[in-house]
Amino acid sequence: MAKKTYDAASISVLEGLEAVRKRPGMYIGSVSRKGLNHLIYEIVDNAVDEHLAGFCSLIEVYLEKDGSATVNDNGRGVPVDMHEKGVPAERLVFTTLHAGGKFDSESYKTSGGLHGVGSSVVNALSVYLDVKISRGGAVHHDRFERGVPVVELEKGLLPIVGKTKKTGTCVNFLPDPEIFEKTRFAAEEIKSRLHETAYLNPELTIVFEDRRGEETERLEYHEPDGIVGFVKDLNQKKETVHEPPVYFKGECDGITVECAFQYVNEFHENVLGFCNNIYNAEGGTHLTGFKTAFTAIMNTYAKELGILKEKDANFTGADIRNGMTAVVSVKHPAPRFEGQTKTKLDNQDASKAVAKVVGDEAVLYFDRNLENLKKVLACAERAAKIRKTEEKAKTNLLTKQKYSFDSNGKLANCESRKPELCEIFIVEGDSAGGSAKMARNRNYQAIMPIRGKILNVEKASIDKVLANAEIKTMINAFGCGFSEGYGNDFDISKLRYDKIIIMADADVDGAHISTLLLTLFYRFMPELIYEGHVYIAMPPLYKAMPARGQEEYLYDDKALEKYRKTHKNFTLQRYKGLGEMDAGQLWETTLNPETRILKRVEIEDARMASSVTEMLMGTEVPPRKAFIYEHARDAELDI
Ligand code: 28F
Repeated sequence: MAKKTYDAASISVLEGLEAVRKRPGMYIGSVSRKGLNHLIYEIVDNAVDEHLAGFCSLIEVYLEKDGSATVNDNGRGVPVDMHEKGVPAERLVFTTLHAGGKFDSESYKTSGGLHGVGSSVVNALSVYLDVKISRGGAVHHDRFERGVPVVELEKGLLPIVGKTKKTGTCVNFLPDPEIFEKTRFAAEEIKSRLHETAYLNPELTIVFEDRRGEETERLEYHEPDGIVGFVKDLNQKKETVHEPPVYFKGECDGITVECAFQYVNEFHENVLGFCNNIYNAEGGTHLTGFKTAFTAIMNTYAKELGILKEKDANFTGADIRNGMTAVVSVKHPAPRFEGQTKTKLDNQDASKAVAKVVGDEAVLYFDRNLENLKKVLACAERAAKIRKTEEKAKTNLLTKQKYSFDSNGKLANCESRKPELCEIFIVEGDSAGGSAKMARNRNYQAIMPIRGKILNVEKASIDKVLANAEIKTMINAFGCGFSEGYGNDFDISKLRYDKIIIMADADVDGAHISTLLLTLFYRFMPELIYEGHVYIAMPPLYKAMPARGQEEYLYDDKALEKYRKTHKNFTLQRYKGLGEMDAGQLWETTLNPETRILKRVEIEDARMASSVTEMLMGTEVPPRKAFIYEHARDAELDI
């Protein structure tokens, strides 16, 4: 390359990229697997914006053998003509934070807000990023290394590497191991996010290929039914109350509103909010508008039909949404977000717009579909009954039993009362529980054994869940109470343990128990997960003892295979379960903070959580295995 001369513009570009590399978390959330996957979403979101602009119908995503990812679209191709300062427009897109133009242009009116900033961020965090743009009959090539361009321009333009009749943008990049804790993309999460994107963009096709294994896995997502298909899919294995899902669409003050919902015979609600095709994990104003309007309408109907008498109290919003699966999607020209993870929609006008559309359209629907109206109100009636029983149960649980909650004497509490130091291990099985009680450091480690398979929370009603002695003990031990979703009976400031560690065997039953517990936490104490207090202990499967040298714990069969290749003479001890380890081994492998491996539980989004439960509860064995395998391998060291 010719001698480098840095002018003011390129210095500010380098400073921008440097800032991204110094504080990657500020731009992509974290440097864990979640942040890693985010790189793909950033690039995909730009292709989706091109779809929303009306020029792209196909997006392909490939996870390559060498650890890189490729994203390809058939849009117009990023402009390559010379821009100010003698640099191609494309180069500005990939090197400037918040590349100009995109956010104020008309055709990008409903860009995802936080999410469109991406190409330059991904570029800064990649060992290399390779761009091929098909446009104007030619394929134009550019390449960057850790954000810095390495291709020499010819008269300020990109070199042409081929001819083509097509148009589009293709980006291939390798995440930088200097930045990321883990550089292996998690396919399951990426697939579910791509699928979600397909539901929200019914005219788009998304192809996914995982080329990393011996055989390529190829999937094609095209969901012409849009969010109706999304709701159908969420309810796939459930008993529905009415068919098909209810759908409506409307517009108010420049905000487009789409809703789809369907009731199922379950005891909880699953209402998901999206703004500009991006999932809002913390909900926000669109959901508030939806809930307020829907509650008002249904209470009016209940009174009209005599299901509620004049003197009766109204159904609560939760009563009315009992059993409801819903997707609320708004398109907003200037979205704002707040909340812990900046995923809560903040625009007040979104609440008003959704309430208006729901107010008009739901009435139109129910006036014409009286049968379904009655079915939905029957769900609310049943929920109200359960709520009243449960309110009694809750008062009992949280007051009377406060000081004697451990009725069967199972919890072995720790001595310290400083929550920031304390850990509680939820241990599967009495015998493992016994060993854990002996092995622990009783100063700061509490042990709570639970027996076999506790309730399947997804399918149980709340009063049944609360009737379970082990669950009562556990909830009381944590100290924060519980409430459905983000209700206000839960107080995380009262949490008695910094770490809640699920300790289950490394087999399918163990995974089952973990998932049941996670579902319970997710439904009744979601902040525990969102604030990172929940962990899964990863006990090893084997201990390898070489003739000479250090013993080593091996956590899966892959590790064993690898070990066999590098060690010839060793004896192998296989752990069948936690119950088989003596106290010393248990301390060494799962309790001792110096040597144990913990996986911090992150629930990427409601869809993942609910579908994981679905998958693990279901009878389909193959997807279950794949899930456990993938997650076991992603265990992160937390020492
Ligand atoms: C694989 C990832 O990033 N696709 C994209 C376009 C198309 C245009 C564009 C993108 C112009 C100057 C900002 C083309 N023709 N896929 C992608 N496709 N960006 S990103 O324009 C960006 C603006 O600065 C595009 C006419 N207008 C826009």
